[in-house]
Amino acid sequence: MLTFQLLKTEGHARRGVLTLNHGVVQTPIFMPVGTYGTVKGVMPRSLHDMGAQIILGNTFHLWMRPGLDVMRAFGGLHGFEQWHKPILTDSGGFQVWSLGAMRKITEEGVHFASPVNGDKLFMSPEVSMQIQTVLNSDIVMQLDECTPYWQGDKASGHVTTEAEARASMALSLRWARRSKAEFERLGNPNALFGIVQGGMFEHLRQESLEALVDMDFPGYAIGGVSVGEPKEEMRRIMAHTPHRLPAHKPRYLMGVGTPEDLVEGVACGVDMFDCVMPTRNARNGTIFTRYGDLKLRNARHKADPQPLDPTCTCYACAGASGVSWADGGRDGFSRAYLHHLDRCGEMLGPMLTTIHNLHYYLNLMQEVRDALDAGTFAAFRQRFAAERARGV
Ligand code: PRF
Ligand code: ZN
Repeated sequence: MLTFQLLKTEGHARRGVLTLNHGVVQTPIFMPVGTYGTVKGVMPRSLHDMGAQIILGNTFHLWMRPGLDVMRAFGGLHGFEQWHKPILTDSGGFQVWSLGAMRKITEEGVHFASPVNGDKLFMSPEVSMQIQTVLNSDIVMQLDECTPYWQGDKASGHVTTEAEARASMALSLRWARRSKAEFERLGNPNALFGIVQGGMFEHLRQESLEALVDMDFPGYAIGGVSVGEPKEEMRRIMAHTPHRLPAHKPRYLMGVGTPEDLVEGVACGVDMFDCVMPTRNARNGTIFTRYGDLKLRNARHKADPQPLDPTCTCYACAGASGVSWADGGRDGFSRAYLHHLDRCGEMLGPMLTTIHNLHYYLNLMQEVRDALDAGTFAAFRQRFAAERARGV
């Protein structure tokens, strides 16, 4: 089950409400990534407190560990990980693709060796749908082949050609049809999204989206961006594809991106985003703030009493009071303390920085929704870019 209600538009940007089996999602939205059934280092209660509405899980990883028997015994992923709001699962296409030399892609599906114990495994559109049905995720993704920007690696110097991108896109379309047939055969009560591919070729993107629209999915994703291409190429595809998808259905840009990419994505007509960037960068000491990115490992933070972002109301910056430094609050954690935790390898360090970075992304999308509600998104977009460019 899925319904999508469009509340307001400004240019290509949209404000909407997505209703799924486990709850309601206000769009545009950022979805924190919880690959192994956990958003690394964050308790579900904290996710809830920071306003997370929907999180990701991963078909491939959960299939490897703990496996389907355990997932089935818990009635799916929600009860297992104790997150009772909506979940979207990626199909495994991208993750299997990331195995590189360890896999072989055929018409039938992907043959690969388990990275956990070396067992020979096979992932097909049917297998992906069977696993995602057991997981009972609210949004299920078709199995696709994510067309890379570089064939082999960057060192090969071989940028994917039109013919290679066309063959890959066509395979993803055949897998889309098989995914849909199996999803329906299984009687899965959730919603299946198709994924537009086509590499960096606008005419292939157009062919892909038209064929997927004919198949009539309840929502559409844009895959195959942020796969090693230069930023201008990514922005060109972002400007091309989203607004050409059906207006009354949700649009999801997979694996993107920086705060700037999210705001530009909304301007291009995207409703949903996911990315490991806020969580992964938090663990590496890269902090997102209103005035740009902060490198916590820099020695200049050794004795700095300020919070990560003086305007932020997250638990790391504003403590339990939730009152930001800028508004007179004084019970958050200092940059000096977080710098110290990082240097000592203390667990609390990445826990707090992850809370902050996720709060930053979720709050950014709240500000985007507020601006769309008020009809002031164009002004917001300009102010956001200027503030971020100012520097911490
Ligand atoms: N396909 C799938 N998952 C993805 C991608 C894709 O193309 C991307 C590309 N940025 C991220 N995650 N199935
Ligand atoms: Zn914060």
